[in-house]
Amino acid sequence: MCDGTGGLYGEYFATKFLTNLRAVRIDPQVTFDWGNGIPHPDLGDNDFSMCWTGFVTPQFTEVYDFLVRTDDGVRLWVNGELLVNQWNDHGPTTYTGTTSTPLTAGTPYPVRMDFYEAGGGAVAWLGWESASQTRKGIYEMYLTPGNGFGDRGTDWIRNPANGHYYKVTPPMTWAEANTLAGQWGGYLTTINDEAENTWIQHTFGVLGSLYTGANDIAQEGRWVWAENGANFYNGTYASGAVVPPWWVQWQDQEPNDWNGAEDAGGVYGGTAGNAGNWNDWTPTNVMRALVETNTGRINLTGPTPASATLMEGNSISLRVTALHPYGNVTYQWLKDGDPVPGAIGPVYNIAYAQLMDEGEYVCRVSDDSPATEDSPAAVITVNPRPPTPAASAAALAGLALALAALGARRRRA
Ligand SMILES: [Ca+2]
Ligand SMILES: [Ca+2]
Ligand SMILES: [Ca+2]
Ligand SMILES: [Ca+2]
Repeated sequence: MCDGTGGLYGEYFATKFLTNLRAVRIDPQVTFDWGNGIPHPDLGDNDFSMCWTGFVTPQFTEVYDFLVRTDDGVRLWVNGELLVNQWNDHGPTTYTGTTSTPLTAGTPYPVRMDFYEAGGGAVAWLGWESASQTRKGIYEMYLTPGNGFGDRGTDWIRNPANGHYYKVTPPMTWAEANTLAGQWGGYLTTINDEAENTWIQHTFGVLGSLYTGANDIAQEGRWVWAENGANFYNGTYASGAVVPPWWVQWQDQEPNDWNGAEDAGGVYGGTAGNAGNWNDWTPTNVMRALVETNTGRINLTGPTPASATLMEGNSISLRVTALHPYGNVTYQWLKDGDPVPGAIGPVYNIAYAQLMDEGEYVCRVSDDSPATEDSPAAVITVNPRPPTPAASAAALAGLALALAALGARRRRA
């Protein structure tokens, strides 16, 4: 792409943990050295993170080295392969990862770069080299923006391997989280295989340890998934056994039912040696939990404004935003439950409000995840425009003429 629309979609977060999304923008390339300064007006000079997503299109059909130079932590995926995993504090350091197979010239490959800055200087640089190409930054002409990945603390995030969506709860007990999962139309996560476990760790591990649906609440030592009650493991670490075809990743010497009270399973977060491994916790411990759905979800915000009171003749725009949607997005605005013909964009404009425009406006949004979601209703109130003195005089004159005419008709009758 050489038309100035290339680059990567950058999500800018106000924490080190890819949470508190503050801004998104297209970055033509990732070749930043912010020193001790700020990377974006909406962020501070420390404790921030970014996620860049999109596609990279190579010029040559060959194996590529992808390079990142960062201060501090970084993870890089190209074509779904984790090429660099240095999610730790460090000064400016260059890391290299090599694609396991040749890339094909002219073919776009998905790329995702997670980055965080802890303190001091901050550098984020993405480059490449190959047999036919010297080491350089990946420039705009080779990049195409993606849709973003999402706020790990608040958003539904799609796992491309199974099309399922995942979202963390606020910290709460296992039972509370189990109830909330149902209210969200999902279930506390069932970890089916190593790939899902790894994806969860790479996506949500920054938030710390998370409850899953694993539990032996109903019967001590009989581990089941909350989703469907399937029994996947029996016993404690000393004598336990996985139930085929399930897969488990218990931490060494877990599950141990410590104090005879640990009946809720989950996965360790962070970057320590136990990260991604499973533990049993006391269910009343207050932790975040991970909710999974087998169907799509849309991260819909708005309408903005949520409500408004207008005077006749005023104008207003209502806006909804679908953050990092999947595939084709469609919009249909409804007024008092009925589709408004032609109102099929993220913004609904009332150019010259009339009394009949009063009502409740909902935007129905669909994407290919697949999901359809209705926004909350924006309530629009329209008040009559009070007569101006001049208009009032004219109206009185008109009334006088009408009365005179009526009188004339009566006299004729
Ligand atoms: Ca730093
Ligand atoms: Ca699952
Ligand atoms: Ca137990
Ligand atoms: Ca334990």
